[in-house]
Amino acid sequence: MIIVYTDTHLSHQPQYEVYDGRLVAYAETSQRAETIIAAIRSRKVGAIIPPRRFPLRHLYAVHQKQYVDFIRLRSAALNAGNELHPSYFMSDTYAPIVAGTYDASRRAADAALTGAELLLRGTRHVYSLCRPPGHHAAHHTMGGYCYFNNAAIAAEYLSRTGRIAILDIDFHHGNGVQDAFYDRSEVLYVSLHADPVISYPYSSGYTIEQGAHEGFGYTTNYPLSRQTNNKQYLRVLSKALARISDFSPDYLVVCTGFDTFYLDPIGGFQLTADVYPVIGNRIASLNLPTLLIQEGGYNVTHLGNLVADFLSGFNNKNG
Ligand code: OKP
Ligand code: ZN
Repeated sequence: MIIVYTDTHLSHQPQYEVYDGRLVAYAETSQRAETIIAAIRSRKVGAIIPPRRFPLRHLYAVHQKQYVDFIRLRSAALNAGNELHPSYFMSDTYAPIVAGTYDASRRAADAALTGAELLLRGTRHVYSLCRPPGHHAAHHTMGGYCYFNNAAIAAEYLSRTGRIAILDIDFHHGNGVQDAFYDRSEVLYVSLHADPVISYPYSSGYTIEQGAHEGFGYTTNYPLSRQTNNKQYLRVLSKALARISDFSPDYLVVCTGFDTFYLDPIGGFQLTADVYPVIGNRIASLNLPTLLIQEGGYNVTHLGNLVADFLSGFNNKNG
């Protein structure tokens, strides 16, 4: 497995998110990525390489140009330590802009694209340690700590060469990824997430959302109770993997979130640490060229080990 990572994300340091009108500490911290890369290094999961730089047209294939420009110009106008909570291009109040937001988000998209390019050149497994995450970012809206939709940008790029399945195992529904491919039949989106009746993003992730027009049947949502335990989760994961296998994709992109862990401060099913290598192993058993894209996971005490466990389980697909 190849790991794609850059520390450019360190320049993206929001202090606050607005939660029901109040400023609360920002949960999507840079310590998240630092603890993950430290665990990957110490457990020798694979070689770590920096992302290559890709042209903006890959971002424009998923996002409105005016939206991309807005993030770039507003980031550039801010002084260090200042934080903008914009009134425009937002789906919620969880994605403020700071001076480093554009650079960090652009490099996160580059990390995803670098992973996609490696798959096209024959690498079987890549993990792109993207920060900020991406699966809530839509055509012209940021939200849920996301600015550019790393997974959608990579999937869009790969879809020029073949059929793509996207599996989203973050605790939250990936509304931005779903939207990007909702009316397309050659990109399948399958997501396991907390029931939106009780969890962010509330507005999407329902079973009834199955795609539109020629994309009907190519979006599958599995909303789950917060009480979901390891065994129940693995049972639903098998159904999701069967759907993907039926689709017979050329490439698999995984929105990899670890906020499903029972001690996660903002998410949390009843999943324990020992299930993550099993999840990795089961996904690897699809035997597809796979791009793993980092999304959420907010328990910084456990996050590094959860990711390293998952990637080790993935590497060890026959064991
Ligand atoms: C992003 B990802 C708690 C409310 C925060 C926003 C959740 C964004 C999740 N302060 N709600 O999918 O991990
Ligand atoms: Zn999440």
